[in-house]
Amino acid sequence: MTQTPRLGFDEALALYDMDLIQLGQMATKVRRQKYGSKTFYNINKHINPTNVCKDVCQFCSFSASRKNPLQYTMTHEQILDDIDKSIKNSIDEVHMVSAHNSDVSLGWYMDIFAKIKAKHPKLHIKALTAAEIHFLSCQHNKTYKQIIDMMCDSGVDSMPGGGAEIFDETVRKRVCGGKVGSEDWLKIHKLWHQKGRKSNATMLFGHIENREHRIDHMMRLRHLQDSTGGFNCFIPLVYQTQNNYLNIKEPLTAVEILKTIAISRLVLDNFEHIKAYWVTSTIKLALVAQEFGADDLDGTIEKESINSAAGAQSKDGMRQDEFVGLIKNSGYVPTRRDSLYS
Ligand code: V47
Repeated sequence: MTQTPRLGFDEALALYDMDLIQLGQMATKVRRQKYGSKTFYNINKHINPTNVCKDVCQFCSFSASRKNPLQYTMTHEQILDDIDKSIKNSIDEVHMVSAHNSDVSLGWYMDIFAKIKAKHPKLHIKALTAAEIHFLSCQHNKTYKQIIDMMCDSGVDSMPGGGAEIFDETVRKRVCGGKVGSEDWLKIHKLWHQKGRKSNATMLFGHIENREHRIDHMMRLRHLQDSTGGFNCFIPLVYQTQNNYLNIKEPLTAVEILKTIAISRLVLDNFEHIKAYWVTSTIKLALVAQEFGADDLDGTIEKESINSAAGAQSKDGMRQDEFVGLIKNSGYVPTRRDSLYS
């Protein structure tokens, strides 16, 4: 059997010039070969325990700053109560991501994972982005490896894909200079994968980056995945424009979003899953993205603070029956998955 040759940088970039429908058909072919009409989703809960942040990323509307003066830091009891309430909705996963809070100890971060695991041993804990690991390492004078070992000992099962933003160093400096650098983001995921653990990868697009930067981002992820195989899925996050310091007048068109999702399916030939994260794309476009290579729509979420602070309609998550009904009505087979797609 002849194998399709791998897309190079220029070929990948040229895909943006293709007709939208033809591009969608190419991506759909890959997606259908892998999963037929199955679309994956999970029953999950997002918790963002603190918005106090030492960094000021220009795209962020969540962290407490001049744009969002209302600081909060949840107690462990509040976090555990929140999770207890969600257990009745049969959540399989808790996705925990915070701002970079210098006022709390490393123990505050690690102990809560251990407490959740002790109380709910079967609940999958997806927590701490590479940006948080970098922050904790600098703040508490530990190596990345030491933080990662502590995470494993405390019950963290997998790492979310946040904090990747866009890898190009010039753009990165402008939108989030100060937080983890691109090489370190990749290094942290590599260390995590070397522990035999899985993680996800995101890309924030639709701000000041261009198409070249997006392809470069995908290429760097593909390169790491070739050596570790530790990424579960790629999640292109559509930039939300409200309440932050980037003054983006023209948000991306639906065509550009769908093309980017389709191209990611074609470029990331070593990634099993492409997630159309309904929170940032809107649920309607996420459903359409199923025809552009996406095979996963994330989950019910319950409560989401990072993207909803920037204008996304995700504050209260989505009911499972509604989510499943929407996937069915779009002609796909809703397939509930666990966090590792096993
Ligand atoms: O890292 C911040 C992004 C991310 C904005 O791993 C913004 O399964 C859009 O990483 N517009 C957090 N995005 C969310 C995230 C994620 C979500 C779902 C699933 C997974 C996974 C990971 O949100 C941040 C940042 O890149 N973000 N501000 C904004 N204005």
